[in-house]
Amino acid sequence: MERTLSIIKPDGVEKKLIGEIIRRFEAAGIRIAAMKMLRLTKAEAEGFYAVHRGKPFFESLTDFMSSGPIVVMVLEGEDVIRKNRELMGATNYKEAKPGTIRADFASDIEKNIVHGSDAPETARTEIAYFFSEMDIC
Ligand code: RTP
Ligand code: MG
Repeated sequence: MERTLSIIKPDGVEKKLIGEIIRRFEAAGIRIAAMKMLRLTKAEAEGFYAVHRGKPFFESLTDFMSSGPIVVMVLEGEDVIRKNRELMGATNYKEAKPGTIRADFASDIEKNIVHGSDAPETARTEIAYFFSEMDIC
């Protein structure tokens, strides 16, 4: 059984997509193992996206990610890292397959509704950024 971190970004919360996104996860057979809503400080957003430090979009991305409440979740299931990224669609919504979350709801390469860990090691680090083992059911 694999775990991954999912985030409904500030634009997803603003667009009232929390229920729709969770519905898609559950319909795909993915289990929600932990969940909370919070608002990141700028420094916390920079810490979470530390791998992107120095990239041209880093300032704007961390401003955006600290601009409003987000929903963070631990998803659990077989092959869930890949399955979640498939449900999300490509980073750039214009390249995302029809029926994916980003194709259906995003209208900006940065404000793209959701985040999902990209590999087992990053999933572990990202889950630990928000949750202790005791928070995960
Ligand atoms: P994420 O980490 O949020 O799940 O998205 P991802 O793997 O599909 O994309 P990644 O390359 O890790 O980039 C992280 C987030 O940065 C924003 N971004 N903006 N303006 C740009 O060219 C650009 N490129 C990336 C997006 O919000 C992306 O999800
Ligand atoms: Mg990424």
